Amino acid sequence: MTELDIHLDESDLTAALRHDVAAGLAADPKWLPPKWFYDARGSELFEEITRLPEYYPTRAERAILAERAGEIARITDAKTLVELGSGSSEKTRLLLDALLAHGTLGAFVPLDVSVAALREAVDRLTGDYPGLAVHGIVGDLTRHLGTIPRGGGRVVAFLGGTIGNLLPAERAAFLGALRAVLDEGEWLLLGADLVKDPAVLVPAYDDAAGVTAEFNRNVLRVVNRELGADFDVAAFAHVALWNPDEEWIEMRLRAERAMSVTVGELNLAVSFESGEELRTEVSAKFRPAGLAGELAAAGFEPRHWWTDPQSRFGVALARA
Ligand code: AVJ
Repeated sequence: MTELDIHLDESDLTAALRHDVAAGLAADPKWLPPKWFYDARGSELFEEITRLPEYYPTRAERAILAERAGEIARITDAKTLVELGSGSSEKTRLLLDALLAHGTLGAFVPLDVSVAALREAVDRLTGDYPGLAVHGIVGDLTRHLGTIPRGGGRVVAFLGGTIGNLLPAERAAFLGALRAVLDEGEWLLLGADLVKDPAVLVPAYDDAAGVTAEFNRNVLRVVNRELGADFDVAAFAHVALWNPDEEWIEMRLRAERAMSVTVGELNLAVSFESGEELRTEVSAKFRPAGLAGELAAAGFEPRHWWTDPQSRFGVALARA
């Protein structure tokens, strides 16, 4: 039996999408937030991205967790592992195995916006870990942190570098809100991609096989389907660039010709100039000292910091 708490249903999601699309297409420059990439197809494309030769973050983070999971278990004595933005929960198995072997873990609580991804992950984990209570929460990580069950001994994992999708002010608000729902002595395990040579960063977001381009364009398919829009998806080119001042990767979609797009359900018509770019994602990269400072500013005590051998990716363990 699957235990799923649904704090976001289809109609909440559609309302949030309508709001984001109305605001984002009226803005200058136009933008759409990255959370709308992840319908079933988008989630599959992301899984495919994680296997691309150019996309190092998933492999680098997995190497860190494989090496450090036992240590994380000994340091935290976790009774409950919470995972934010859990998606397929694949890397989480490394943590679950170590925490179960350590003998303290009783429950796993994944929280994700995607009902489909969560249901599949919960079903699979329930089958594979019969002694573990698996309690999925369908929710938005910036709005539903308060729904995570209390009871002490929690480790909240936020992996993959997804923290980088939040803008600096959103990040500060998110870390503060997370700290506020944790009790003193509970833990945050945070994965963050690190600043490095743009010759490594840019191809990770602009792969030779074009999978990231399809992932990027997928947001237009989502808007077409969910809000009755008529984006000519093929008329938008994938753009990935490194912003050295902000130290983040930006993904954009560039209109290859002038066009007018209607969004039926919003009674909205928007025009694009030829070459106009719609922003779809910021993926911030971090410096160790900067990240430690942000954690401290939110009321966490950064205790441990691990990187892969090439220092491409970092995992912080911070105490509330
Ligand atoms: C899942 C948000 C961490 O920013 O690297 C992958 C998403 N975007 N390729 C990232 C993504 C383009 C990914 N995160």
